[in-house]
Amino acid sequence: MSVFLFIKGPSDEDSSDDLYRAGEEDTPSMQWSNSEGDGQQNKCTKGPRPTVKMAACHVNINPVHTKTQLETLMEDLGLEQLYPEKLSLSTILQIDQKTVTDEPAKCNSDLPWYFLKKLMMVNVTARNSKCTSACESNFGAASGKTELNFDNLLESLNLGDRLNPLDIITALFLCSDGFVRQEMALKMSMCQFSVPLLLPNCDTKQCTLMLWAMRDIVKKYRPQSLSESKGFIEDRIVLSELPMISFVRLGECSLSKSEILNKLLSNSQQYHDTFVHSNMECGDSPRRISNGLVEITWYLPCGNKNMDVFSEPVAVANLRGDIASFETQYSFLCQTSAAVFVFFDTLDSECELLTNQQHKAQIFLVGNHQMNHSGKDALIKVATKLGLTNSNILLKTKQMNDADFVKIMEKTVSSVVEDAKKKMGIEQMADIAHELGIWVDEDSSECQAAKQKADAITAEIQDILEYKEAQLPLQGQIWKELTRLEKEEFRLRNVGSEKIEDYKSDLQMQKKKLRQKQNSYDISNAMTYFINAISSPGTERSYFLKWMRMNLDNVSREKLSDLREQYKEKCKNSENKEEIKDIDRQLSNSSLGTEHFFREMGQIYEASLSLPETNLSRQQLQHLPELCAQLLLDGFPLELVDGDASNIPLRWVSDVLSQLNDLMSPKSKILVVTVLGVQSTGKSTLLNTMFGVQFAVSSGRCTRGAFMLLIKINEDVKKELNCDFMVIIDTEGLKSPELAQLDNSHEHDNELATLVVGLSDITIINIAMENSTEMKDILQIVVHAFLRMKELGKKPKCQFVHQNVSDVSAHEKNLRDRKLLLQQLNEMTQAAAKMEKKEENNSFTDVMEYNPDTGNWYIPGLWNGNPPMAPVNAGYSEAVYELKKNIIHILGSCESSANDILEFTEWMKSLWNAVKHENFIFSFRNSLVADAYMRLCTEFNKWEWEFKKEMYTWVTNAETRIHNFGTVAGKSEISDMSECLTQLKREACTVLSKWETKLLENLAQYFKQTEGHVYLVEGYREDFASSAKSLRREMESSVFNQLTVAADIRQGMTELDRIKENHTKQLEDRVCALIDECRGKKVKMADKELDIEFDKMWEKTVNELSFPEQKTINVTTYVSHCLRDNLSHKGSHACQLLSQKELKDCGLLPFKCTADGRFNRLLHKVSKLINYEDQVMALQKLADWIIANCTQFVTEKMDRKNNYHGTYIQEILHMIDERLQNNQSVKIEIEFEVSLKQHICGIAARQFQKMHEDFIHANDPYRCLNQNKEKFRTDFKDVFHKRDQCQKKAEEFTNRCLRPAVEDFVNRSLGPDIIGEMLTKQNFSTRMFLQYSILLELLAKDDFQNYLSYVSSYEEYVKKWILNQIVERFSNGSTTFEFEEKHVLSSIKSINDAVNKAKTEKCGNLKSFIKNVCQELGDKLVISQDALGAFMILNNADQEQFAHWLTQCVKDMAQVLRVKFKKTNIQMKLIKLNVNPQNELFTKLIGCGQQCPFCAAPCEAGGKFHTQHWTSLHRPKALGRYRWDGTEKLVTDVCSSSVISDNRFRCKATKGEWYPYKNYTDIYPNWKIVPDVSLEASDYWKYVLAKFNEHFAQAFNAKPSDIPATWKKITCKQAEESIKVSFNIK
Ligand SMILES: Nc1nc2c(ncn2[C@@H]2O[C@H](COP(=O)(O)OP(=O)(O)O)[C@@H](O)[C@H]2O)c(=O)[nH]1
Ligand SMILES: [Mg+2]
Ligand SMILES: [Zn+2]
Ligand SMILES: [Zn+2]
Repeated sequence: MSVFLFIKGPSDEDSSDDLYRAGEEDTPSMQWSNSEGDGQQNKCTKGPRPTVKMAACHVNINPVHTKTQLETLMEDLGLEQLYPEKLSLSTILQIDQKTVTDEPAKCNSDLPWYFLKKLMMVNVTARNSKCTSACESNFGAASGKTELNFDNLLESLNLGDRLNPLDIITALFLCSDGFVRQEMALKMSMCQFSVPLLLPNCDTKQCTLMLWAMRDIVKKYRPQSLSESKGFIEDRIVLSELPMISFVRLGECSLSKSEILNKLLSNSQQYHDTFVHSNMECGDSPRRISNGLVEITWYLPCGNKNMDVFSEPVAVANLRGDIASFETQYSFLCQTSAAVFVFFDTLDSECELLTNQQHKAQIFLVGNHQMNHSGKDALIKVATKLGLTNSNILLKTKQMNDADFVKIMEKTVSSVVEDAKKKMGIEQMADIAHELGIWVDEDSSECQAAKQKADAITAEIQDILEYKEAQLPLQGQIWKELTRLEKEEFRLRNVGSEKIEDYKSDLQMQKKKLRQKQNSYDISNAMTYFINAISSPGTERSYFLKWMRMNLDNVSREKLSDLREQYKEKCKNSENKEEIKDIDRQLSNSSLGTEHFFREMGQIYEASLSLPETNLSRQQLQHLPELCAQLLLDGFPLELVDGDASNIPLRWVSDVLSQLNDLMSPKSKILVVTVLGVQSTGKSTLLNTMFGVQFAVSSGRCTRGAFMLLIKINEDVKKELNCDFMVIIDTEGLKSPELAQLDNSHEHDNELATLVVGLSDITIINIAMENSTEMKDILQIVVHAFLRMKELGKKPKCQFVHQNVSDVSAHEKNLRDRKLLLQQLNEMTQAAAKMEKKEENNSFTDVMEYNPDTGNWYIPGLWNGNPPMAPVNAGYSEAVYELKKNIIHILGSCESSANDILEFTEWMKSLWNAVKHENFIFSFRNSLVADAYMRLCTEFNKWEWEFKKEMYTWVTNAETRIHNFGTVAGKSEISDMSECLTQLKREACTVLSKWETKLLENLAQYFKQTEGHVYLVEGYREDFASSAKSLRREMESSVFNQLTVAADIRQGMTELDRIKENHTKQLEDRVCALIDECRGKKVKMADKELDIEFDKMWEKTVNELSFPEQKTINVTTYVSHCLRDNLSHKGSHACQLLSQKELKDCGLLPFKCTADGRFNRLLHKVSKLINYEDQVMALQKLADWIIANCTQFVTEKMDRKNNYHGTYIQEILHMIDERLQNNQSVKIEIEFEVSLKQHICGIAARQFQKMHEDFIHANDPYRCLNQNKEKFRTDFKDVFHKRDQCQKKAEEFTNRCLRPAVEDFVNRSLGPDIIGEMLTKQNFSTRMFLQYSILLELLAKDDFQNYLSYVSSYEEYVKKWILNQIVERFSNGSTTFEFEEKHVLSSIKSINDAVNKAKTEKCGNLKSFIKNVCQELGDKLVISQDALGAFMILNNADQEQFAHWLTQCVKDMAQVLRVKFKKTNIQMKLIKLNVNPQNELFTKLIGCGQQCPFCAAPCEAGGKFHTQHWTSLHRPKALGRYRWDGTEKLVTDVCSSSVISDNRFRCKATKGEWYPYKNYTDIYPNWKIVPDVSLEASDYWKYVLAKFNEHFAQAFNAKPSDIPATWKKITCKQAEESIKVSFNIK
């Protein structure tokens, strides 16, 4: 009877080979049944569990379906949904709740995830997972101190439902797809865990060779033979032909095979659990599905005799379970191994299993000492049958301990390894597997198809360099040359004496040629295959890329290790510089990875974009970005920066990203994590450990650049993190010693660092070598990048990671180091600040938020021991995990919102464009910043307008009160006007302060938002705050001014009013007397006679009344006094000049700047670029403009038909001063200033004089009285005839008093309404938009005269334009009518309210009734005192009746007004408005009024008080009348290019000296002239100039400019597009 009888089928086997060791026999062996399994399961209640239990209960009574062993286990683990092979990488890599919390596994279904999470972070403790609830909680209860309960104690020690780690691993492998398996195998091998070689399936009894799963494992080792040379072998382990030693068990065995193996493989200092064994946590739990599993591991020497267990590499396989049950596996091992060690306790001499094999392998029998006699016999029999010698039999005797036994094993294995003839790679085992009916995981059709495709490509590769030149030609020299041109276009380093624009144009042509050259290549075979292959469906594509990656690695590995050797050799002698450089180049040339194929794809795509849109091949390539986007979503990296060329194919990358955006759900947010640090310091390893990803780790190639990949954020943490994806960017090649020799390496490093820091939300700075110079260089670069970001308003966070620091006290001990680091960082910040001319940054913490205590991480070394046999250090993994949690935490607590993909793209573009310039900060332009700025401006403009509107209303009311002051309508208790004024001013201050505070609060609130990237414009906050303050100041002075003027004028009228009132009174008395007299005559008088009597009376009375003569003041005298005052501080010369001419003689002739004026003398000297005539012309322009402004002011005042007020001339002088000061184009001589002021004041004085006289005339009491004569007459007659006056008086009151008042009210209110309405139009939202709209219109009109007037009289043009906009907007009348109607209705309501209120007062007297009404209206309407006075006489109307009629009349009045409003066109209306919309809009939009000192493009900065002026669009200087000195040709240079060139300029501000454009900020510190980042921004003006070259020349009296060739090709559409881009209009 053999042992076999006892062996049950694998499905219900109850023993594990490690179980039956001495002393452990009583471990409960278990019969697995469903009910038991499920019963235990209940501890973790999750969703459907109870139902399962119910079903299980039924099983006992009425079995319906018996679950298989595998099914139950999968259910226990909660994996049933994922079986088979449904687990994909994207699932295990996503970031979810489990990623960030440290919850221990609570139930069995947590275990697989727990294992995976740890494994992905290469944590060697991954296999030690068990759930806590099962044992520990029970244990805790049992250890209760109160009682002793033995049953309880035993119960709690029942570890029955714990799962064997091997079962979990097997289950996971069964559930995983090929890619997860690969990942798991890779990470397991890094942990020095054994990896599955043959994966069993206990249901189907089918096992699978894990060839694919192991494909990714690459091992490095140094066999004996290389220990001298210090060389090493680096190989893909499945391809390495190594001897394999297998260990199997026959029957039961009391030796723990796995533990012995572990001891065998561990070196003397350090024991490591390569294989799971029974003395491990849960290792003794019975295996439910993992019997039949064959695991493999490798022993690889490090080349040190004293340390190496075996001096040659060897593979070690271990079969779980009894070979009797797993014959297939056993056969496989026998055929693939060099030796098989069979462990047994008892042998059956008939055992055919051992003898039957067609052994190719040596057999070793390993037995235990407890062997009885028959056992020994059997052993001898078998040994003889097998032809074994003594050395093939190992017995552990009683005297031997484990160590002794392991030594013997070691010797035996060593000797096998040393003369092993049979060496086999795992790849070769596939054939044997097939023969034995074992599946190979690579058998799937997708994998095979992909392999063929990949092989087809890589088989062609002979010489890498040649291959690249032939198959990937677009990215080589051409792309490098393109890059050079692109950068030169920005940097203009070699412009020399050439004209800039010609030079640029030439560069563009060269670029075009290179693109043509790229297009001239047919797509190579390799690329056709490649594109084809990645177009295949999902899984196959993933297989393909993996195959490609591995194949290419294999190809370049050989070549490179050779070169590396040479390199090391040459480096020993520093004199070999040239040779080293050469090797460097070869290294770079010899590297070939999938990224090169993608790079080529990018180039093919970019080149195709230069073909016409209709081109067939262009269309055929349109889908490439989408393909790549899909790959990104699948977790493949995308190359952002091509490190070889140090450039980003911007179109390609941004198109890929935009496709990605389309593929994601809309508005998906991303957070970006980046790593920076010296080459080969474990950055990629860190990221891979942290996120489970697969960035190339010291791939043996020397790559550089930046790669990004996406990690999905699971729903459960999306809210917390506020993002949907995490983008991880790995950088390569920074400060790489190999690359340092190549040109511009430092520059390239800087560029790369700036880009990635700029893109990231968190930057990890990896430091592995304290204080080394490389480290310092990196820090310098990084600090620089951070400084730049700070200046842009972007605040990435950073964490310093110090690698290879393992002491527990590291954090404490390194306090000093951290201080030192900070000190260094500070120094570097200062240096960087100096370079960027931002010296205000003194310390690192100025640049960014950094706390030395929380911003530093110490990570122990990666390997625990000596590679290659060292597992990853658990400390490493744990420390990285802490860092990961911290990073996720920091990202979650970001107060600003994350970017979406498109915003990310935008950042990338603008960062890179700025990087291409030499002066980064200065060249940075970003549409997100522009957007944020635009939004801030729009918002601020809104607040500003609210404020102003409120103030307009307030002033209108205040003026009304002043106008009504002291009249019947006056309400105020104060009788003194000045007191009233003071009170009003006080009120004004309160309102103003309230609004100022509100504005500032709004601003503060605005910056508190987390959305909309407001932090980007934080730098402008102060500007807006001071704009708000200055707005208040301005409003205050304007309000005070208006109040004073109104009060003064009103005051001036009181005397007149008194006289008029007196006269009216007298006349009324006379008329009454006359009526009495006439009535007394008792004769019926005809109207004619009444007329005669009236006339007589009138004449007589008027003659008797005294009319004191109204004195007019002499405005001219007053004005000249003011002028003298104004100029008094300008010195005696000014006064002298002033007295040379009398004011009354000034301003009679047009103002003319002449060449002979003293103030032009200086100009002769400064006439290099700036033509002298132009100077005169500029001066003339300035004068004309100021004159126009002032005359407009005068005209507006005249239109009001009010009295003159002294402030008017003050305002004019102020206007002149302001404009003269703001002027930058010409120097102002005192002669010019005096004569200009005299000219303007002369005109103003005359006009104001007339205005004053007109006013006096209009208010002359005599005249006014006579005006009312006819009214007196009719009233006289009416009263005489006792006619009922009610209706008539009501009409009269309405028409003479109310209607004008209402009209006036409407006129006062309509202005703000119109402005408000206009401001809702986008054109008026910001200055940028205004510019854009105007330029767009110009383009559409396509008329030279328009361009000319825009360029030469900008403000005038804008004013006209605004007027046109208003007229256009309101010409159909309906909107204005709405506004008017609103005010009319509100007035009527006020009137009716007043009437009703007055009615209740019941004073009986109509006069007091009217008084009451007027008083009630006094806050709103200004009722003419003249009209009211005339109306009030001779009233016999009944109050009730009157009121009745009045209501009626008011209704009619509304109708009349409506008709009138309808009839008046908008132009007419505008003239009458108190608040002039045109002016208001103009001042709003013209802002600070500054223009570019070089090209006169208007400043667009928001608010009025900004510290820096800038404009989005500069123009060729020709448009500013610049011409070349000798040739008279107009200059094509654009200032935005000049400022980066080495050219020089001179002008008034440089005192005629030459000055480099680059340093223009010394001269114009307030101007920020940003280089043309897109290179197309000025297309608009280039187009215009190219088109109207001749015209402009003629107009400017110059020769046409030489238009660069490329300018002529700009189309109207491109011009339009360019302003869209410039002004950031979407
Ligand atoms: N001894 C040691 N080696 C490490 C450590 N981290 C990474 N390595 C190894 O250093 C090599 C370069 O790592 P890699 O991540 O590619 O560096 P990168 O160039 O900075 O991305 C790899 O072979 C890593 O296994 C570490 O902490 N200690
Ligand atoms: Mg790397
Ligand atoms: Zn300019
Ligand atoms: Zn400005």
